[in-house]
Amino acid sequence: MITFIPLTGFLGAGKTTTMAATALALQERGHKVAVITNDQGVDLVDTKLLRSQLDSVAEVTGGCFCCRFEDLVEAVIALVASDDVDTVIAEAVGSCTDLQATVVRPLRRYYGEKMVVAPLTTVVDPLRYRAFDRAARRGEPESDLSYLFRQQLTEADVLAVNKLDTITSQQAVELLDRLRSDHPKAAVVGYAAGQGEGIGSLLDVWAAPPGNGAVALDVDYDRYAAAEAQLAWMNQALDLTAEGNGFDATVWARTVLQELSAWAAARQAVIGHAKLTVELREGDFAKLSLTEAGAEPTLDRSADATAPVGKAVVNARVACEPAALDQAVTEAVAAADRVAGVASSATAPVSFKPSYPRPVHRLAPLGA
Ligand SMILES: Nc1nc2c(ncn2[C@@H]2O[C@H](COP(=O)(O)OP(=O)(O)OP(=O)(O)O)[C@@H](O)[C@H]2O)c(=O)[nH]1
Ligand SMILES: [Mg+2]
Repeated sequence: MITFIPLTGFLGAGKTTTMAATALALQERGHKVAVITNDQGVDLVDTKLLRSQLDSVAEVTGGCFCCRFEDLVEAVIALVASDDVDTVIAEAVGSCTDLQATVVRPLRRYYGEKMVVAPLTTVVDPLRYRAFDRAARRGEPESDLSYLFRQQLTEADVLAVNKLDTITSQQAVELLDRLRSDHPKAAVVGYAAGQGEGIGSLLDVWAAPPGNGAVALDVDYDRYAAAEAQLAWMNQALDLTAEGNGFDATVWARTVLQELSAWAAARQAVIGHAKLTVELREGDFAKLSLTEAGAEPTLDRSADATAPVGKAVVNARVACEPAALDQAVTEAVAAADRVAGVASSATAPVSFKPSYPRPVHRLAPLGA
């Protein structure tokens, strides 16, 4: 019997960081753990990052777990067969919801003899919560993205409030209390995956008896689709060549994200998550992220040295038209090339909008 731990939560909330931190903690407790990433496209920054930290990493690409349910099951079966794992943690696409009906309940119903499905865990970024909450308190009509965010909270068995280091302890207490009162059926835990703090509390709620998937979410698929359709989605690979002897991967990457941050701030476009890796040689890569327009990018991993050539992967999810994102990334890359002394070449512009979600299964709670 394996344990399957489903993670969801808005773009950039810290699902991948949570997967890595909890997988390592579970391994220390003697488990054999694999992780699965998921995306609408291919060329995934998350997969690259996780492969540098963990042995067993698989991905489901080209659509979310609910629309690629059989691919998810195949990935789990393959990991168990090849790596003999007892625990699989899987991160859904950050713009996905209705996972109780489309992933958790189908896994329990059709594969319940092979796996225990842990409580559905929604990872929450306090600053993103505050941004959506502020708009609601101002009495603004709820945006489709805010609706999607609210569905992700509502369907959670566990609300995993990450990045507690980004708010004061008083704010943390207030946020956790509010979530407990708004979502009385969910277990609410706070932690900071990036700092490795409070991970034990998450492992404890996962070890508790699983929920019964009883949260019956009445998702308006047209609104859910409209929220996803607000996002331009880009995964792009680039070849980088230094104009001199070598270039600094971090300087190049930081400039790309700084330019995107300023561009999004100027047009008030919501950044879900823009992230990139620049690999200089096997295993030596920088990784940076941006989850808020106007903010400074965060350096999650730096490359060891400069190099004459490198390969970059850019993943950006921004609320704008695909053509606008293509142009913004092209201009950001051109600026980074100038600053870092690089000549870059990329495949043709690639942004798209996620298509209408059409889950393979959609099961009501037992007894509903
Ligand atoms: N300050 C702080 N940053 C964190 C923490 N956890 C994650 N982050 C950062 O938040 C950013 C996004 O984290 P990810 O783990 O990639 O988020 P995600 O939910 O997997 O993002 P998507 O897969 O794109 O939806 C990265 O820069 C992380 O380093 C934390 O506990 N504290
Ligand atoms: Mg991720």
